[in-house]
Amino acid sequence: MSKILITSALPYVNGVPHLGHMVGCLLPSDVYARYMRMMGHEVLYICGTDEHGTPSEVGAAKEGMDVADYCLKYHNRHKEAYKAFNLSFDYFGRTSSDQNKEMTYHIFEQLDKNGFIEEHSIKQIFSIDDNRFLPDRYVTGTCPHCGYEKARGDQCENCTKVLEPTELINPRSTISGSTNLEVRETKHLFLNLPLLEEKLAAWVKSKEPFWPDVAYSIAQKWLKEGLKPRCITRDLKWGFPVNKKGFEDKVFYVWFDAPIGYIGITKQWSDENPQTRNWKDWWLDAKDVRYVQFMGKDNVPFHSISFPATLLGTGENWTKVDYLKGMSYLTFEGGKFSKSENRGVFAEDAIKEFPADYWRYWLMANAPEASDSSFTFDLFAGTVNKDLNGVLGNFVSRVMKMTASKIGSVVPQAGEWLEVDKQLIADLQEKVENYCKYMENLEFKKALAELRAIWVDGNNYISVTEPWTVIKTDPQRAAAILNLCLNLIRIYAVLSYPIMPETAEKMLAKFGLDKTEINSLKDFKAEKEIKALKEGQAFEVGEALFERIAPEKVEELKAKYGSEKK
Ligand code: B3M
Ligand code: ZN
Repeated sequence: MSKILITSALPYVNGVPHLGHMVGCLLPSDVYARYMRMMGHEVLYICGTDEHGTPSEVGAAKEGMDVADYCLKYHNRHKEAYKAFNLSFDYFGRTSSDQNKEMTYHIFEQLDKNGFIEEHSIKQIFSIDDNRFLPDRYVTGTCPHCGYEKARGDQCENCTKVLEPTELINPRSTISGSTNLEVRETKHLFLNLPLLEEKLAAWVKSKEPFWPDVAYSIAQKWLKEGLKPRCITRDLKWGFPVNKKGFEDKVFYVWFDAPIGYIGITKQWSDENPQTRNWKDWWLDAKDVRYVQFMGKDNVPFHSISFPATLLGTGENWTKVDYLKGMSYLTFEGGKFSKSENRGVFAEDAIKEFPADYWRYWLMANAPEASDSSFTFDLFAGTVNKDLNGVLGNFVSRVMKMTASKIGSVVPQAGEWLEVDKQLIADLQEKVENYCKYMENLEFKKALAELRAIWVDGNNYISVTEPWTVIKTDPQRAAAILNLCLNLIRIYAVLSYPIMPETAEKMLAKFGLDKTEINSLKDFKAEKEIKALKEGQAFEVGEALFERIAPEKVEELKAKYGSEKK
């Protein structure tokens, strides 16, 4: 058994999560956490809302709310949505917590003491009517390169050129539209990344054998280009006020305190029950902790460069990432998810349409791992109807109904294994080993393909062995076949648990069994597991596991969730 610390990138609190967010780090981390717990590891799975920064201020102003109240409101909405998706966080906290403030101050003081913090003056756009400095992307104007009229101050969406806000023609405030802007000089604090570069490069190099290629090469690219000092303060009101003389009217940059949030949130968790929990066991001078992070691919530089550099600069022994899983993107019916244009399925609505497991299965089976993947309602309905209803659901109901009607609602007697049975068991052993290997390696699409193949084997087995015919001439053999099939159902429940926890529990409940069965995946021996159900043990056919999605429903969903580009 080892200790595994798992974090999912902290979703921005403003706005509500959609399916892209769900599969971009939240769901894969949950599947992994559930699987690792099943394998007997001590898991700590941490997430929370990322609450600071301009978007929260702007969002609150739009709703006429105080920023703190606004953040709490949306924090709760995130929390509810994730609960409905059965994400099994050990703690879902907030980057605005007192605990995170304490951590951020401590880490900053260490960096300052060790000489990694420096002051620089920078020029920034000040909006007189908004009475605030505008972050680069809150300045809109005409692109000097391509003439696009809605270019953002950090980058032109049209020609993708990186911009300085001062380059824009006819600049205006994105917040109010005001053109009453001026350039003002302000003093800020920078993390001196060049000074940390050598240490950081050596640390990154030591990760080469362990990190996935994509993450490693992103980190190398940044190092090759040479690191620049990074501004860690902002002229905002919402955030942690900087704990340094002369900078008290500024706050820390959201990307400075957000990753520290993983630690701060762990402290929230441990403060809840200090007798039994200690955040330091996971983070500071912690022994035997394997730290696995999940995030969208665009977040990889922050997690492989700036956050580790921040921790290295403290001179203290913080736990740093051992493996990072950077996910690609999910598109929606060929375009982007957009709340303002009412396009895409948001987690809160998804759950009103179908049970969480339908979404969890589809999203993980189509996880954007090596490349982007695209969600369409046709694909979604196809998978639910074929894989879930047609393969798994059909097997379960067929086996149970047949046994109940031909023999009775109890697990019938097992028999001698024939060649076909031995083959089924050998295949099961091999495929379960593959499934586990893929889960360990965080190759989720492959793990799910293997899981599906295991279900398909069950269907093939029952078609080939034809217990409904055999029973007429050899009832004992028919009983033995159905005994094997019922045992398969129990095994399928165990294997499905990380992905579809509710369905798995429903399947187990049909035999009066509970969740503790899932521990049997560890050191899985097919020959033993296929005999796990007691002969004579009663079962209940109960209701079907899944429902087909009709074509009319698909059309209704397309219209409702804006599949047509408006
Ligand atoms: N909130 C960005 C994002 O959700 C950011 C992640 C923070 S992880 C410390 O894509
Ligand atoms: Zn442009």
